[in-house]
Amino acid sequence: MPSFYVTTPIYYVNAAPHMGHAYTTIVTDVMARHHRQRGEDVFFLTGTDEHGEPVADAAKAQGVEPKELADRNAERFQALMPRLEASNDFFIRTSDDAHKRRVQEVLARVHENGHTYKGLYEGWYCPRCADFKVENEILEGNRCPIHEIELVREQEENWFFRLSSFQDDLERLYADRPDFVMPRERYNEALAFIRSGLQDIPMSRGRLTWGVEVPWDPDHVFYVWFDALLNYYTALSYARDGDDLTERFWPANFHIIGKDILRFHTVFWPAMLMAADLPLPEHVFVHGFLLGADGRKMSKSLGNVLDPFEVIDRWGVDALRFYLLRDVTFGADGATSIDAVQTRYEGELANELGNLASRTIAMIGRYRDGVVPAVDPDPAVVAEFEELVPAVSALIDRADLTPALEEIWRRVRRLNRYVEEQAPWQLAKDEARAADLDCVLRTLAEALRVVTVLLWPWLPSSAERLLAALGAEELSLAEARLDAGRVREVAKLEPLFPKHS
Ligand code: ME8
Repeated sequence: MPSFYVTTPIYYVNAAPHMGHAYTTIVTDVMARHHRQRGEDVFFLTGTDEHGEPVADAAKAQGVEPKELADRNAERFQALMPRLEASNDFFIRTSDDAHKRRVQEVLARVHENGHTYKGLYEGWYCPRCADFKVENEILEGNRCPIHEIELVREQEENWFFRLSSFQDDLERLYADRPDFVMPRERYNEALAFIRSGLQDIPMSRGRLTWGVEVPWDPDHVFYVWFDALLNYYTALSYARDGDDLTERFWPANFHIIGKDILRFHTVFWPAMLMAADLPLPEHVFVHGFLLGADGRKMSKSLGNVLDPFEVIDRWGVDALRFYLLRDVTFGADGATSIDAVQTRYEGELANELGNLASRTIAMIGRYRDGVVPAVDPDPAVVAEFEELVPAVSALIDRADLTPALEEIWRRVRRLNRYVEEQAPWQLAKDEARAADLDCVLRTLAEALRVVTVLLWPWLPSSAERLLAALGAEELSLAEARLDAGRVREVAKLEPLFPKHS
C-alpha cells in the first residue's frame, strides 16, 4: 500500500488561531482525505511551535511562565482541529519531551558530522520572526519586511550551522528535482535566494532558556527554527505508543506552508536534513496569503479580518472549506470577505449541489417510491464521468486543489443541466416512457453519489449526510464509477445548505 505523509506548519502559540492557520489546516486536510480515499496509508500532521523568543516575550508580558502560556494556547489550537473537521493523525507540540530528545539526537549528528562551529554573530534581528534579517530585505528605517516593526541590533556568541557548505548540493537538488518546491514561481524564488550566495546561520541562542538544550553545550538552546522544522521528522517516532512510524512515512510527500516561511523550508530545511544524513521530502508546496476584502493584509486594525469562527457559526464548516478553496486559487494570494462566502454558499452550495441533491431524491421518491430502478445508466453521462477520478487525482498530486474542485463542480452543473434536458416530470406523465424515466433516475442517483464521494475531502459533513440519504456510505474512489450501482433506495434528506438571512 503506498504511503502518503502530509504536514502543515506548526503554529506559534504566542497568538490565537486565526484564518491563516485555519486555511493551511483545511487545504492539508483536503489532500489527506483524498489520499485516504485512494486507499493509501496516510499520515497527516499538524501541531504547535512553542519555543523561542516570541513565546518567551509574550509570556513575560503576561507575567506567566512560557510553558503556561504554551499550554493554554496549544489547547486552543487543538480545539480548532475538530471545529475545522481536520482529520489530523497526530498533533505535535514541540514542548513534548520525546520531540526534544529526538531533536537533540539529530542535531548532535549534525554537530558530529562537522557542520557546526562556534562564532560571533551580529545582525538585525526581528523578535517577532525570531530571525536575523539580511541587509537586502530590510525595510527603510531598519524595519522587518514581514512585521514592519523596528529591528534590533543583536550580537551574540552562537553555534553556527555551515549552510554555505551546502550551496552546491542545494543547487544540484533544485536542478535534479524541478518539483521539489511548488508552484514554479516559488521554486524560482528559492533558487534565486540560493544562487545569491548562502551564508552560515546561527543555530543556537545563548541568552534564551526557553528551548531545546544544545546537548554538547548546555548553556545554549537551539534557535527555534532548528527545533521547529524537525517536528516533521520527530513526530513519527512517538505519535503512536510503542510503534515508530518513521520507516513507514519518512520522507514526507508534501510539506504545505505559506509564503512567509519559504526560505526556512526550501533552503535551511533540506540543508539540515543533508547534514543529518536524512532523506529529503518530496515536495514543499508554498501557498499564497489570504488578504482582506480590500486586498490588503488582514489586520485587526484595518478591520478587514475574516474570522473563521464567524463563518463556521453562520454557514457551517463545509461552507468555509469550500469557500477558501473555491474563491481563492490555491497557491496564489486572494482577497476574502464575508459577502463572498455568502455568495458561494447560496449560489453554488445551496442552489447547485443542494438543489441537485434534493430534487434527485425527491423525484426518486415521487416517481419510484424511493427505489432506484435497477437499469443501466445513460451511456452519454457515463462517458462524461469516465475520466473524472483520474483527472481529479492527477490534479491533487500536484496540489492543484482549486482546479480539482472545479473539475468536480463542472459535473454538478452538468447534472443539473441533465435534469433540465431530460425533464423527468414530463417523462412521468407518459407510461410509454417509463424505461426512459428509469434510466434518468438511475443515472442521477449514481452520478450524484460519485460527485459526492469526490467532494468529500472539501465537504466532509455534508457529503456524509448526503451519502447516508443515498444509502451508500462507501468513500473509496475505486467505487466512484457510474456503473457501480451502489444507490438502491433513497431516504429523506433535510436541506444540506439551508438558506439563512
Ligand atoms: O510561522 N494567509 O507559525 P505561524 C494564508 N511557527 N496563510 C496564512 C496567513 C494568511 N494571511 N497567515 C498565516 C510559523 N498563515 C512557524 C512555522 S513550521 C516548522 C514553523 C499560515 O503561527 C501559513 O501557513 O506564524 C503560514 O506559513 C503559517 O500560517 C504561519 O503560522
